[in-house]
Amino acid sequence: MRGKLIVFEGVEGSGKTTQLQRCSQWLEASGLLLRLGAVGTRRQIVATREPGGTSLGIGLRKLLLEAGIHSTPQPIEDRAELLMYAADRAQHVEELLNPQLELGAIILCDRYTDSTVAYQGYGRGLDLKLIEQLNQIATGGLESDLTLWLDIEAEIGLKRARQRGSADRMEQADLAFHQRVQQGFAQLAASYPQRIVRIDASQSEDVVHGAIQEILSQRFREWGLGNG
Ligand code: T5A
Repeated sequence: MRGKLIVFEGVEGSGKTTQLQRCSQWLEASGLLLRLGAVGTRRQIVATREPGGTSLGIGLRKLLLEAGIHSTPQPIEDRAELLMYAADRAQHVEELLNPQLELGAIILCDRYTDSTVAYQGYGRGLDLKLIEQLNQIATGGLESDLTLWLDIEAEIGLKRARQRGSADRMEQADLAFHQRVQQGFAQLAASYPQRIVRIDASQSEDVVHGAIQEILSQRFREWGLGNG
């Protein structure tokens, strides 16, 4: 059976990376997916992210997140930024996501198409229809099977992210930008209730992890995967 693409989304500092890692460890250890794949084997858990899930993507990520912080004087124009995220995604889908899904993997992906709608659409104000078309081109139509939206106020998320040290190029944008991004995620969740599940990310790491375990166990049962 083809694999599943599970995406973690949310504003900066919402806890995606933390929860994705915990989720990966839990799935590896839990035995939930033991009955998957060929007899006697288990499905591969693949953790990846956008931007930066491929070699090309690592280069694009560096340009996108570091530009302007250190020595690069030239700002990245909004449409150029949009196309760089799309290029990262097109490479990611072709090189990693589709081949791994063909092999039956469970992919945990830190950000995907909804980030482009939220950041470049709602945040930067670029045309939503254009972004939808571009997402379609970049993905060849590959949608997530489930998107976990870690919902937290932009201000709290930014505070968490900035406590770690220097802010990257996107984190340096003003609060109003990040609040528009947050509204974008809320709008997407309202538009796609089947695909996007909201999780209250203002709670402790353990509580958020427990909520994710519950949602995934139920989805795996619905998909006929695992014995959880
Ligand atoms: N982008 C991306 C676009 O603009 N368009 C696109 O199409 C795509 C794909 C990616 C940037 O690119 C933008 C969005 C981003 O700006 P990134 O480094 O991947 O850059 O940025 P983020 O995904 O935002 O990564 P962050 O690390 O900032 O946020 P996370 O992953 O949500 O948060 P995490 O887990 O690293 O946690 C942040 C801090 O909070 C603590 C953690 O310990 C950590 O210190 N924390 C908690 N504290 C209290 N309670 C909890 N429940 C906590 N959970 C985590």
